[in-house]
Amino acid sequence: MTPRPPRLTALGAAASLLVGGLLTATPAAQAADGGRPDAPGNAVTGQSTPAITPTPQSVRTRSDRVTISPSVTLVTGDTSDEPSVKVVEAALRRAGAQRIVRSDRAGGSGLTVHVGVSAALADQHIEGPDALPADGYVLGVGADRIVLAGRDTTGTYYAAQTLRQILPRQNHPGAEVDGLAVRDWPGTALRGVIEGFYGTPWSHEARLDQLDYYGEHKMNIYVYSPKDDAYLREKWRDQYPAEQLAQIKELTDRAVQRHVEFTYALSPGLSVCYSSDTDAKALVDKFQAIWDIGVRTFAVPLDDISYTDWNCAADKAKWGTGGGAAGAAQAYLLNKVNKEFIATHPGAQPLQMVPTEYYNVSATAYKKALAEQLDPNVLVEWTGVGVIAPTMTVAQAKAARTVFNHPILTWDNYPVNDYVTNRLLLGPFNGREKGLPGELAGITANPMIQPYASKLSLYTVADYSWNDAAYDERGSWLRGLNEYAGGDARTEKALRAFADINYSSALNKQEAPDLAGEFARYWQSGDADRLTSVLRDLGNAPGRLRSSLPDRGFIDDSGPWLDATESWATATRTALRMVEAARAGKGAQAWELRQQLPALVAEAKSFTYTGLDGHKVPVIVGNGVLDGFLDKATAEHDRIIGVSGRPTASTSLGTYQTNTVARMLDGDDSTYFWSDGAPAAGDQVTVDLGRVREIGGITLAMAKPGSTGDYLHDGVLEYSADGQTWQQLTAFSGKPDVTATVPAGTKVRYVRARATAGQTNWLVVREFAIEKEGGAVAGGPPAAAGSALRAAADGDLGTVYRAARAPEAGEALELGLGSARSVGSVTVLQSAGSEALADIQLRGTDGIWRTVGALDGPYTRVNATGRTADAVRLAWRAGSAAPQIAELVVG
Ligand code: LTM
Repeated sequence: MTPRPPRLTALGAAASLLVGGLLTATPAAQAADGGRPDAPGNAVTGQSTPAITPTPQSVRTRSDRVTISPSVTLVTGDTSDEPSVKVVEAALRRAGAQRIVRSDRAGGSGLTVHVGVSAALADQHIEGPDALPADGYVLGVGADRIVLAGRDTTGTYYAAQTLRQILPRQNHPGAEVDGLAVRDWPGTALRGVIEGFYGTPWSHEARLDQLDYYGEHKMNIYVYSPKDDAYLREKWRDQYPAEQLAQIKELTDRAVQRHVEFTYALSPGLSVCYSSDTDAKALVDKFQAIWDIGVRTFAVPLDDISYTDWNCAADKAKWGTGGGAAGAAQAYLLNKVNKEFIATHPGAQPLQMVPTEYYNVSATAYKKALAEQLDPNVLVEWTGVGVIAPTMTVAQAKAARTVFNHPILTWDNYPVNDYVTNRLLLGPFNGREKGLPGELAGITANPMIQPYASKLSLYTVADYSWNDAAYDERGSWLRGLNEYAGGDARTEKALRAFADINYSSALNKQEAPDLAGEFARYWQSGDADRLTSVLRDLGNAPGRLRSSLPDRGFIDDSGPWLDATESWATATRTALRMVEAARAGKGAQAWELRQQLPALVAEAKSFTYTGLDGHKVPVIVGNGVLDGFLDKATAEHDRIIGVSGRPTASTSLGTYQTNTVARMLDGDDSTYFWSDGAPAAGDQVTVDLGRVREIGGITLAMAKPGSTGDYLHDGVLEYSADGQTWQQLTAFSGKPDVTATVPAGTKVRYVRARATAGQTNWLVVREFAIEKEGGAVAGGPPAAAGSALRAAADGDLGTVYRAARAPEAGEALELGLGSARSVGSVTVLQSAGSEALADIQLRGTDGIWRTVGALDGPYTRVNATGRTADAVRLAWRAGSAAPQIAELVVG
């Protein structure tokens, strides 16, 4: 637990500091829209608090200022080191200083900058850093000097990072910098990243870049633990080839420069014999080789291994079986490493370990053994309650501390995406209670497979870990976007639009909060101009990012997601134009646009991410929001032309992430509904056809690759006309694919699959397809293979009656209306390119067919002026091509 000095309130701070020159007290929390001081030409002026990240604990402006003189004297002291000095020098040069003279004392006429010299704060009447926790610092700007005074060298380095952010950028001396007193310290001792995911490990260059990023954002730990580095798991006993060792050394050196603890994590659990002296030696030997290149922090992750199967008979003989035995064995090996390696290497940091039970706080024999037998100074990593914990509370952290009886370092599985490789998770760190960092030894976040794209959420992790009290996830996220866009407003806007449609996760339930709001606004207000502009900006965002985003790695990381964004923007804009055309009575134009949608959606879904194993997965953006808009727009178009509503789905089960029930009706076998728990007897998924109608075959396709057991193990298919009284169609057991057909002529509105027994697996439904019989469609020509006559009047504009041949003389396609009724209009929708010729005729109560119009291209609407009829037909004319009728709509 990090000792905290009392938090400074405006009054308390004023009293506790030696007041002299201090003017205003301003809250440390900063404006949500940033205002980046290190952006070109964006000098800090006036008396506002400059934007500093992570959000500092206390910032005060002063009445005085300092001027960046042409020549600056730089004095170093106890807590300065070369990395801090370099950051300060670079910042001064960017602020206009032309000559920087290092000296051991202040002097000369220009500005003096004291790096790591707390005594120099006295003239500024600012209290020194002695009472601050490790990594804390004080930065004073005023009284003709700038003073950076860390509690330790890392603190001074962080003071330098803050100075870098507040100094203006200009290429000549003379800039005036407002007086300032920053007093700052971290919310928890360890703050950083654990590269601990499955999949393609980060490249060497990306890791170097990350270490730079951590230093800039006051993160001080990087744990090297990629699951797919064979030398960390399968080949843990083997020493590294020279080239790989050299790379680890380069990372270690860079980490030292950035005040980051490079932590080497070796995972022997797949094959280790815990009782074996030979294996213990192999572990220590490997650590020694890594120590020799400069690493000082070590970890032994034992996650994702079996602790019910031993790797050697000797372990079973020594400890027996069960969780308690596994805990004792792991403690035995780790204590050996702790005593024989960590304790014998002065300068080594406390050993870290990941327990096999890392995801809960329940009291078990395994945890009891670790709690009692593992050396007390070993840090235990914990993911919270759940592997991907949506929330983490102070109470949970206290419970973890109690049950493991060791200091707790969180392994926070955000923004990791190895379990959803089709997604980028670009939303903020969220759901972590204020006060949590103070309960922990530290916070390490498991990032995405994409290192550069991870920075958007890592920015917020750094902000929360440093100052949880001031943390506001949305404000922090927006400031992160501002920084990452390099201070360019158009690039920032593009980044925000892109990040918005990659926002949701277990921590951030809402997908695309900005865009979803725009869609909702459109449906309410009908303001098409505004939405057109939003969608145009979304479509242009990838291009803007490709041309202007400073961090080029982001573009490589996000390639398929950027492509998908452009395509989805085109599809949704087309859908918007379709709705607007339909609303304006431009039916032909609306129908033309509607027919473009399936191909546009197919293209939007065609972009793939290739995993480490070469497997390609279609990427997803704006999950449920972009496709949801298309669904709603299509339904609106169809409603306007008089087609009855499309089927909708519901369930008694909860939804896992964004895998909503609508996905089982989307005709796409690669998307699915996924429950967030196991069905109990009585749980169901239901399809509502919108009205009572005749149906044909039913197909229920459950489970998916990777979740082959996620289907209803025992259930029934049932149907109903009113949703109250249900008829059983068939019972099924032990199979994920179920098909059935209702008796001919049965009228149905609802079809459901209901569990008849509880189970442990969750439920995946890829498709719940119900063939709808149209009104009574008869006549000809006969339908081509794969098509059906009924498709001409099945209420679904996506299905088409395609004739097998051109009509013969006297042939007609006839739709019965059930009984005689008044007909206002007849609309005929043909597939684009269909060149059928026909008279549109109504049959009156006298049995005589009367022509009310003729087919006229893909979209024909004729006014029937309220004639009474019991049937409508298309009487094919001589010379007609084979017809392709998407829908015959009788209004
Ligand atoms: O979380 C832990 C301790 N282990 C693994 C991680 O390696 C993996 O990245 C995450 C997310 O899939 N889940 C784990 O269980």
